Amino acid sequence: MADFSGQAGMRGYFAPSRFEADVYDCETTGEIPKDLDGAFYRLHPDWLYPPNPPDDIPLASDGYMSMFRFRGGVVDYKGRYVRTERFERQMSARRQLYGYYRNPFTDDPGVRDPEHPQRRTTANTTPVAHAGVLYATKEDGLPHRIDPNTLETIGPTDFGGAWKSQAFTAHPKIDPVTGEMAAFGYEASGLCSKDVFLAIFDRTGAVTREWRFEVPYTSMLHDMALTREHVIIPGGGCVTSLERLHEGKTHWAWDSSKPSYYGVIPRDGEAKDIRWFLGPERAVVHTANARTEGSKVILEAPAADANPWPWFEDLAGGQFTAPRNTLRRITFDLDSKDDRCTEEVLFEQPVTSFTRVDDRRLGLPYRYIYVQYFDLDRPSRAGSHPQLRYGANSFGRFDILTGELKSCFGGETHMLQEPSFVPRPGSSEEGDGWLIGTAHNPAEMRAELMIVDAPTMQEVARVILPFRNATQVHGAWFGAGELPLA
Ligand code: V55
Ligand code: FE
Repeated sequence: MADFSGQAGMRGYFAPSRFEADVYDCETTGEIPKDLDGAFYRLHPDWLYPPNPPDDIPLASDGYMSMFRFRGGVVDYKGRYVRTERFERQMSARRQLYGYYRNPFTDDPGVRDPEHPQRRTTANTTPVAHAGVLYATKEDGLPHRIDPNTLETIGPTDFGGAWKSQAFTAHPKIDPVTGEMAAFGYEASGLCSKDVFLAIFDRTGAVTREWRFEVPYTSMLHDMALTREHVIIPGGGCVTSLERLHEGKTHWAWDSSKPSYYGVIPRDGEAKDIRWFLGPERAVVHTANARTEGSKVILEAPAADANPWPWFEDLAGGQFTAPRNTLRRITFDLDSKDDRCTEEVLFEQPVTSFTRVDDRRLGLPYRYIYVQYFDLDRPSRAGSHPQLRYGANSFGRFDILTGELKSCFGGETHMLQEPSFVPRPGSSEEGDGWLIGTAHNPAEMRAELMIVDAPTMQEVARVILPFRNATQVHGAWFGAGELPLA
């Protein structure tokens, strides 16, 4: 039985969807570009059963994949839950069986298995495609293979035994020059362990290099960055311990006394060649892009000055307030003797932690960073909605060469989600293509998908769903050449 009446936050637009859907030939406005041939996949958390304990956090909820399939100027929609082991077991039991976020000790005795925390993943974070295979990922478990046409869950994979970690990041990176994929898993050998497993897959999906190493202290390692010569893994701020989990708490707390850290790993080196650079209290949850220039490794990323997680208790106490979060350039000098990195604020405009680039420039010199942010000069009724206050009303394109911000406003009652960059077929110039991203419209109780011409940042079309849709974590566009699309 599903009883959500105790969940004050899950009302109206934010009630879980709990249905699967197909919409043939979606309603659209404007002109859907005819040469768009591919699919925009999204992963969103959507509780099948209410959380238990009731204050468990949204990051823990069931994964749901949706897809907007574009071809010839029309769009079809499909949405399906990811059939994880956890999802199937709850469905059979008709109730919530799993406890706090990443704390298996709080699970129902019938499913409790702290030695194999990957069995409780919800695969709710990022759609990933490599070597023609689509995955639903989450950093606490193995990737789940998904049929790119039916969204049927095929199941978790350890890549035929080649993946030597319990978990796999939700943010692997693909080298646009070689087609290789770099990915890591942390807490790789068990709950709270300091072990990280890092591997590079060739363009066919075979593991060609692997590393095993320890982080300075166990922390959330959410994203990574890739240059032609280095892998960068940022971490820090979040802390955990087996004692904490035995006490029945959620996985992370925030410790403002801890330094941020960044592992810089030479792609052609060994684990002993890793350099750990330290910085002040920071949260670098996502990265924008990075490059290696001689003896300098340069990372551009949104960075928060303090705890960005409203759900994770601050060990220093006090009420949560959203910290400043801006785009920064963080530089690692490989010639330096000390292990400090330097940081410069690139743009003062506060942004959300979601940034994207034209992935054809990943790891290379580049110019544009795409963001979602709240433009305070635009009329916005969404901002006064308590659950939309930290949302965004605009997509933006920062030009890191000129400092210019070009923006596209999503509407007075809309809350925008992470934009993805879609290259124009046949083009190679950076930024030639579209931005595509969802806009939630609580005023009409429906989700909309915006398609924006990236060079001009002018909206060209919208896809309108006849229902609301959960707040996504990440979205990704894969062209018809990247996945076997029907
Ligand atoms: C993030 C999201 C997660 C998670 C850890 O956006 C970090 C960051 C949706 O799940 O488990
Ligand atoms: Fe993420």
